[in-house]
Amino acid sequence: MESSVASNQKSYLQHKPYKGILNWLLSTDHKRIGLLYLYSIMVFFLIAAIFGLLMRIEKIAPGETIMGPQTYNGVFTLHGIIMIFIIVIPGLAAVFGNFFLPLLIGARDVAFPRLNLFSWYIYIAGTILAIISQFVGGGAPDTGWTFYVPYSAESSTSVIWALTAAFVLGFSSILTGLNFIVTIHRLRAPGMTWFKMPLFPWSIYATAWIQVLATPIIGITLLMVIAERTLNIGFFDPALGGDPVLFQHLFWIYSHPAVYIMILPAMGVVTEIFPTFSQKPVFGYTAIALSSIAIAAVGYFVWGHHMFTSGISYWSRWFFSFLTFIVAVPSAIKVFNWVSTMYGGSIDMKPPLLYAISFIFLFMIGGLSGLALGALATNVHLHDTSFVVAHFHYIVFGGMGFGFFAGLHYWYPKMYGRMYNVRLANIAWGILFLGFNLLYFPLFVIGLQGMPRRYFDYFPEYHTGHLLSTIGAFILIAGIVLMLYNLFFHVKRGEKAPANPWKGVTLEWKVASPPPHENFDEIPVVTEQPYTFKSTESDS
Ligand code: HEM
Ligand SMILES: [Cu+2]
Repeated sequence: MESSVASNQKSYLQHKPYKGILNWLLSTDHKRIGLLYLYSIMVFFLIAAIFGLLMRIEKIAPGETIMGPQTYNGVFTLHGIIMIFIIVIPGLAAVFGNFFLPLLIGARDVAFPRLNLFSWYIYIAGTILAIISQFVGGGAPDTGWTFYVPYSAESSTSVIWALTAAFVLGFSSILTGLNFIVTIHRLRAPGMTWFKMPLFPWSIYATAWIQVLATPIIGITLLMVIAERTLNIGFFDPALGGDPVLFQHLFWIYSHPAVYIMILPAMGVVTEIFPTFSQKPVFGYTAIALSSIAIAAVGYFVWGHHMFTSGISYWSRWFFSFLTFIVAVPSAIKVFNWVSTMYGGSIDMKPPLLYAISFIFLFMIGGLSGLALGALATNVHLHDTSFVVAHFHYIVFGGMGFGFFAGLHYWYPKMYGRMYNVRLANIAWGILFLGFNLLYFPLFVIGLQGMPRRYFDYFPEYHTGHLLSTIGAFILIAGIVLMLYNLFFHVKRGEKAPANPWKGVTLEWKVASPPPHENFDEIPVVTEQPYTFKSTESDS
């Protein structure tokens, strides 16, 4: 494949057909839309992280410190809604999927560029509704992001606004998924057969199917709660003749697969990073590609593990517990393959690899504690304790969050055409990693001892755990701030990035940094497997 990077087009950042900010608001360029998502997600992440910090400050000592129980309920609900529906569900797919999927498969854009921009507007509309819900009617919703009935049918807070917000956000997710599916089917470069496609696109493909197939279920379920509240139709509320357990089934039939919407693209990102920083072909290409599909498929059949204590039958509990153990297999296959990819490679310990390796480490802790929760006998004791809070933060933040940071450090030079300060990035990683574990690990311990989740107060015997956790939260936030400072402010002093700073071999590294407006002057023709490292290949 030719490695010429000179292009007769302007870079996408210099391509400005409109005036000022309109170049962002009206652009249908997948790269600019990816950045739109990146900036919105970063802003909302900082807001939601501050809510997390406020909760931790409340729990720095037993008794009420900075807020009462009702405020705490509102704060953890908003923290959960923003983190889940506004940050991690669009997350990597919307940011890196948009920016890099077309580049990695050798296309000029996604299949439906206008629909792509429209999805971002729907996303913003949903977000605005979530913000409004804090200020109208009966006050901030206090149901938790899970909207469990009958409480969510009865709470006097503005639950309807929050439900509508999540409903609207779902459309953005579905349309993005649809766009990516069609893009992958129709726009792969000539010669790029399915099994010559890089693995990040494979993970996006698996994710997109979940977005398209699972999201409508949550949409209709949220509408049913709205109908119950406004029209008094008894779907879920026993007082109206409904069944509350039905809600939990419908909610988790979506929300379990949704954790794979969050994690699969992160797995895809680190799968790109390991071969590059080991300068070795990925180990077990086919196994990694197909395990993404397997995770997406099996993930539909384990939702009952959220309901072991909700009064479902003995056999369904047994069965869901069993299936939960099956879904761990394809994830374990991936971990095995990542480690084998590094084995014997010439490892270059740069920030993207640091984040990718910590992804494996944290994801393993999250996954193994997930098996403790998936086992019926232990679940009954651990359900609704802070053990669960620790488990899902290790998965979503340790997994998806660190995967996101890995991708950001890996592709940053390509996206902006500048190098960040590597030393500062390493320091920020160290602070983040330390803070993260100090924040969440104690929650495993006090959870085992019986500390319930979603409580604003606790008995004095849990004090040490909570204190450590709160200190960890401050350290973590400091790490995040340093990381963002390095990437978005300090970088102005950084040197220009070459087209291929890490010696990657996938197609995005064959175009200039930042990429030209239409990515490729000529669509490349693909003849080889995606991870063919030639030791003779000279650095560009
Ligand atoms: C930035 C630092 C973060 C801090 C300090 C933090 C802290 C907390 C705290 C204290 C709780 C309440 C636990 C309880 O009272 O039961 C919580 C709940 C939660 N967090 Fe975080 N968190 C952070 C990041 C994240 C991220 C990245 C996600 C992404 C998914 C996330 C998702 C959630 C969810 C879904 C809940 C459950 C809310 C509920 O119970 O309804 N958090 N977090
Ligand atoms: Cu689940």
